[in-house]
Amino acid sequence: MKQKILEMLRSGDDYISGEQLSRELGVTRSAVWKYIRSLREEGYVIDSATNKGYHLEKCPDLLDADKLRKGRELYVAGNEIEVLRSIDSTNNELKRRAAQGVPGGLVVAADVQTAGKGRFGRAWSSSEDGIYFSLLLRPELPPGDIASVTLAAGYAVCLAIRRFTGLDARIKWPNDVIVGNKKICGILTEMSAQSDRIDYIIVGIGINANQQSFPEEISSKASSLYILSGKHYDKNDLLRAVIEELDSVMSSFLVSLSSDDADGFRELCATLGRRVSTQRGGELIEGEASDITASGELIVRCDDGHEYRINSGEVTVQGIY
Ligand code: BT5
Repeated sequence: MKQKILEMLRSGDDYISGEQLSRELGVTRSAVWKYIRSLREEGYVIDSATNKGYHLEKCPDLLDADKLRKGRELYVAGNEIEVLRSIDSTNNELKRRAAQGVPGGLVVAADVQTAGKGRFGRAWSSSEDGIYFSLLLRPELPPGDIASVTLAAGYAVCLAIRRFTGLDARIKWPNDVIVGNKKICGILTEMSAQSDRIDYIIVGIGINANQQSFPEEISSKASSLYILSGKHYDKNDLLRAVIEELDSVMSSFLVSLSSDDADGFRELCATLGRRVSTQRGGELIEGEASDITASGELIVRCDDGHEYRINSGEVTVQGIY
């Protein structure tokens, strides 16, 4: 019924009276009022004027599971898609679902996260202008083989953003996507595994889509597609593009785990060729990021020629936040 009311409100430029809505939809005027109130709670701005009726002023930019499900068939990512208005963290929600035994391929997306999280217990700013979702994977692989799943996800996000917006999105090893020197996306991968097999992997992705500004503490490093391009993007179309890229990248990545994949990651990795520094066991390692291995490690070549393989943690890249 709410959809029908919306259709009628959208169909004309002028106000529609409560009486006309109630007559054409066959419900009472107080029922119409309740549906209007519920639409307002979802973020629709509907003006009501005495003797004139209702007028739709503004639609919310909300995720819509039906729109997200439309498109080509998906196999590894997005064969099930669920949308929530608000949740603590889509990663936490998928963990709860995984514990109930849901199969791999499920994507859970939310308009808002109340406790969005980054790595090492950090917070992820999750206002309703961004996109937040997590993908559940259950590959039949030993745990060591999937070290670069975060890079694969970052690569898919870059491909989708490049295709969808034309912006020069690149991976900042290992879990950021940047445009220029600003972070527009962060990825948090969490895994549950036995010694010989993976129980599940959750890949959580936050994309700064239409934010016009950020909280002060991150405003020097964060940006959004809107700030960078001046364009407002349809969150459903953008997320669908990202899920489709994730589906094709993950389909080949989980099967081949080959160096061909690393070639793609290398090509779009902003870290390579730059001066970087990182801590390892209390030791400062400084040098040039020279390569990414097939299993996703970053190779840092120090000035004395010594090479280190870095597989996780914080890497500071000169010139990028
Ligand atoms: C990340 O951590 O970049 C991983 C972020 C993953 C977020 C997604 S959203 C869907 C899913 N559900 C979750 O709860 N999480 C995932 P890290 O590398 O630790 O970076 C975190 C740091 O980035 C923070 O300490 C801030 O400095 C900065 N930051 C926070 N919010 C940001 C934002 N919206 N855009 C850019 N930078 C941000």
